[in-house]
Formats: sequence, C-alpha cells, structure tokens
Amino acid sequence: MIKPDAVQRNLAGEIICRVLRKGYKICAMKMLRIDHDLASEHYVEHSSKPFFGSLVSFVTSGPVIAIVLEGDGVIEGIRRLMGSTDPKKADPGTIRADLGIDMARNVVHGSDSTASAKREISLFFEKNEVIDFARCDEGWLYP
Ligand code: IDP
Ligand code: MG
Repeated sequence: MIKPDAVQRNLAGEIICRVLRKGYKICAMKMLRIDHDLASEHYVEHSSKPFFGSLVSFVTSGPVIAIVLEGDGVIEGIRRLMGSTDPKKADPGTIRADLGIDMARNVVHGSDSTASAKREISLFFEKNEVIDFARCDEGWLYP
C-alpha cells in the first residue's frame, strides 16, 4: 500500500516504477480513502501499541493506493525493496530510505506473511477485482 504521505508528495509513480522494474506484476490496484474502521482492522495487530491512534489517523488522513502484487517470493522481496520501518535506519537504495521521512511518513506498507497478505487483500478487494495471471494467455505469465 502506498501511504497518504507518498500520494500527497506525488511519489506513487516512482514507487510503482521500482516495483514493476523488479518484475513483480500488479494484479489489482485502487486509490481509496480508508475510513477509521478499515484502518483499525488493517492494523489490528498494533491495536494495543501506543502509536496505534496516530497510525490510524495518519493512514486515514488522505488517499492511499492499495496494490496486490504477484511474483516469486514477492512478500519477502517487497519488504526488502521497502527497507526497514524507520526510514532513518533503512538501507540506502530502499524505498523508505530514499523517499521516507520518519516512522509515520514511511511511504509504504507491505504485508509481512502470506497469511497477512490474504487477510489484507480481502479487506481491500473483492475476489473479482484481482487478476489471476495464470488464467490469462501464456505470454502474460512472466515477462
Ligand atoms: P512495517 O510497516 O515495517 O511492517 P510495523 O511494525 O508493522 O512496520 O508497523 C506498522 C506501521 O506503524 C509502520 O509502518 C509505521 O508507520 C508505524 N509504526 C511502527 N512502529 C512505530 C513507532 O514506534 N512509532 C510510531 N509509528 C510506528
Ligand atoms: Mg507490518
């Protein structure tokens, strides 16, 4: 997910470009304004943390772009492209190090496991909104 700070700063193209250049496929994408309930559900694992309130208000402060990606090892791969949660500690060359400002304004969210990806995708997308490339012509499978 491209967070509101990145949408506001017109960084969405740069972020999507990095992800596509790596070879991952976009299976679904939508811009939306997350409401309080969806944000709370999305970040439920952090509901007891002291930063939960500010996290929810930040992620609901403006539009986000939710994206479903496909690719070999995509979950771990995207987390590597994103870099550490704190942009100040993230490795140079990662999205968060290069574009992020601080813990809140760290420009992107990425699912951290297959289970959380499934859960999060279902919060944002209907099944028929997600492209299944395996059901497209062979040429679409891999570049
Ligand atoms: P992640 O986004 O790298 O998976 P998580 O630990 O899942 O990091 O935290 C979710 C989001 O909550 C982070 O991206 C960050 O924006 C925010 N966050 C995490 N830890 C802190 C903190 O200690 N202070 C403020 N915000 C935090
Ligand atoms: Mg996380």
